[in-house]
Amino acid sequence: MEEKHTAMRRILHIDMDAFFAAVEQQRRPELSAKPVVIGGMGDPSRRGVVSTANYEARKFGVHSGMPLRTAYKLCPHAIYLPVDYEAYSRVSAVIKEVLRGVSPIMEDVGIDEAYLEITDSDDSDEAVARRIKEGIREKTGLTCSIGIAPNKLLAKIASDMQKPDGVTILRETDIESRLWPLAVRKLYGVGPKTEASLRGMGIETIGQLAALPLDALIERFGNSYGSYLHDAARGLDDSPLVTHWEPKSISRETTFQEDVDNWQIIARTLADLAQEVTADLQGHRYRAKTVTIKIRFADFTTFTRALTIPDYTDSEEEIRKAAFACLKRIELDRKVRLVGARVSGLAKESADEIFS
Ligand code: TTP
Ligand code: MG
Repeated sequence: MEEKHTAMRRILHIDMDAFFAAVEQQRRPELSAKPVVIGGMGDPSRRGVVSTANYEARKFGVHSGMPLRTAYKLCPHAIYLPVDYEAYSRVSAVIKEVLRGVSPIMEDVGIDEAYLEITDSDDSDEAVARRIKEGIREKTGLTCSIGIAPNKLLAKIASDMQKPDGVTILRETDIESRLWPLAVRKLYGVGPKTEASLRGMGIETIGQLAALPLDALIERFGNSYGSYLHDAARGLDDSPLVTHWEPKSISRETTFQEDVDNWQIIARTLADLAQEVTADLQGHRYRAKTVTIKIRFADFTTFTRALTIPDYTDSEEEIRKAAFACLKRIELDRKVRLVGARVSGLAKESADEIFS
């Protein structure tokens, strides 16, 4: 019998603990040990959802995505703060630098998470995890949770197993005892729709999913997603880290506290959004070719209009003019709930590389 020798991959998933709240607590020591909820304008009597709650606030049932007003009912004595995305992005950049210092093979997946490949490292998993935690703590004062596994799928599940400040190593031999008891929803790529349809088939856990024949999954979910589920339930995933990433678009949007029918307020908001996306564009040293705006009315009907300009630009004036040309093409006959602006068709300032 022929034996196949493939080096076991070693992948880490790093996820910051209660990230937005932790950044706020770090820069305002008076918040320590208090329940803290970050979301919207930071005023729980106004419209908005919870972006995150720290672990003290979670004890009261507050969680991400919940309306701020509901959070306030559950935990009126929490400290409510607005989202300061700029501050969190700065801390995020510092964290990614620490990770790149540990291994250059890093996939940046979001403001507070990343994958790191350490297959070729001589250090033990534990030693690498310790180094990352110490580095992040030293540079930012924050804690993270780390999952270590032979692939991205399992590493992500592992990082969530012992939050906050945990390190979880998941090996192939742990799949039956530690992966199979979990709910199917824990698998990357399984959302509420798939969860509901699996429940309809009597499948709740990953182990039950693993027991389904491939044919049955393909019949129900199609060839590619069916095969994906079949593999994922067995902890199989050979997807590589995506270490090079370019933004395809840059966008901002504003939801009004109260629905608006005043054209001047809408125009003013759009001008502000155009300015923000332009600043972001310039910050990344990109130029854009297409400007898109979005208007959502109070009844949630949503319209977008786009304009492609002749030359790549990072000029605020050109982007604002294009946004206003788009705005003219939408009949503002009802109250408006949300305004958005996006630039796409991006090119690096220096090179002619184009990402559309
Ligand atoms: P998460 O990592 O999902 O949450 P978290 O870091 O706050 O908490 P945990 O300890 O469980 O990892 O998301 C990272 C940040 O992204 C979070 O601090 C706020 C933001 N976020 C939102 O704005 N809206 C959301 O619905 C979620 C889930 C997160
Ligand atoms: Mg997190």
